[in-house]
Amino acid sequence: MSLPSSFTRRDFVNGAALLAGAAALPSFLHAQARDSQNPPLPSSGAPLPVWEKPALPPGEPYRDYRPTITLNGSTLPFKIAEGVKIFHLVCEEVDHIFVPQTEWNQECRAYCWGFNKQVHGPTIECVEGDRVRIYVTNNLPEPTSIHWHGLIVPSGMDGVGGLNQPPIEPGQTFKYEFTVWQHGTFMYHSHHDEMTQMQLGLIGMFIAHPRTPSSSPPDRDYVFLLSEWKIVPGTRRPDPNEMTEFNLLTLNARAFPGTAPMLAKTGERVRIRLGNLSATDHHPMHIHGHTFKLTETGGGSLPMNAQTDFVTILVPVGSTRTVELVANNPGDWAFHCHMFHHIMNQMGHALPTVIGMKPGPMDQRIRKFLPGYMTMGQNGMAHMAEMHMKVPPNSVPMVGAPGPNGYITMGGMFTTLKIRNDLGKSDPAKGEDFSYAGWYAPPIGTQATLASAEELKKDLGIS
Ligand SMILES: [Cu+2]
Repeated sequence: MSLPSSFTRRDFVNGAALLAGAAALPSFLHAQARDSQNPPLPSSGAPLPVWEKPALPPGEPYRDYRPTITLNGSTLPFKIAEGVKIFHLVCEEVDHIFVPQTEWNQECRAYCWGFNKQVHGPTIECVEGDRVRIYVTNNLPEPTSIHWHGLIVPSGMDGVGGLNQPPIEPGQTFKYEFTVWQHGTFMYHSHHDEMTQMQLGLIGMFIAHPRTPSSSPPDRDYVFLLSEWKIVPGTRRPDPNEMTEFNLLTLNARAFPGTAPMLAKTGERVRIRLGNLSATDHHPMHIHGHTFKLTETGGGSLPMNAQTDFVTILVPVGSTRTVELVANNPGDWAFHCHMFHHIMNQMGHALPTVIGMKPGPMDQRIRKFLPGYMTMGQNGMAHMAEMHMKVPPNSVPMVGAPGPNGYITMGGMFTTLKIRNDLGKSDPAKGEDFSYAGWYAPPIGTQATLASAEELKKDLGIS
């Protein structure tokens, strides 16, 4: 085939994408797609970069993949033109709510930086072999650029400002275009003035579904992006200079009690994709009532015989981890980071501990100078969460939420997996109600209870 001299390799790839859209692909290409996930290291020579392979026809939701669910967030819409999926991200300041107001707590919100009027950015979803074109408009007061974290793209599309491209100046729109020849859980984030921009929220998730899945998709596919913030109580702007003392730990930019629960019907397979773009903290994410299998790292899927069972999976900074479980144990199950300070909201971390202290007459003496003073925390902190103390504006210190059996004393990176025998419709596109599922009622004999006097006497000899 003769080509005009100006015809570039990129044009060829684009042309091939169009051709691919017109005809079914030979099966060996599908096989290559699968193999590309875990290719053997070459013994010599350089392999063809995966992004050079011609694109396949755009994958479509409910035909080629079951869409993921980004609780408290959304999925970025796209349109298809000439065999390419076209997305548009707009970087801008967003007045973001971390914890909505309830009768138990005031709201906590702050001016962050996000995409398309939300924090974090909407989840980008595509299918292995898709060609994607992503326009990025910068409405921030400083230059930015976007990096596609974990995706194998041409160097000039990698999005490191100053290295791979000129920064996107305020008011400009840049175009990124590449073919996704991987499947798995990836991320996107600003890669310019990284400390400020990522810590103010310019991060999001990027999901690529397999073109030819090796197994049926899970019934529910949840996506969480983990992050951490420093919002001094009483202020409305996260502090991007903070290095260690983060006081708001978030799942999809919400802190409990602002996090929505995951739902599942008994027996369903649940996938949970976790990305961590916190500034400095790794998060050991822990599930109750089940074990889950680690099925993916940020580098791709693990072979079946390497999918180990865990109850806590560490998600390091700059990484993704995907786990799967069978929801075979009905109930309300905690899912949370196991760092104790990551399941609480704003608190003075520099406070001296007063646990075990006996204030005696000291409180009365101090009240002469500070009316209403009361030493708190000498018996632990749980009671403080329930007291509705007057707190600084725009803060949720020590806030948890009322549960069915008293007060839940956790905040931050905490949500629940609610498993029920019947949840109604199971498909969000078909009208599933993702609102509150109510509390689980344990069958008689399956809940911890206050020991009776007879039991204490019979079993422990205590009377
Ligand atoms: Cu954590």
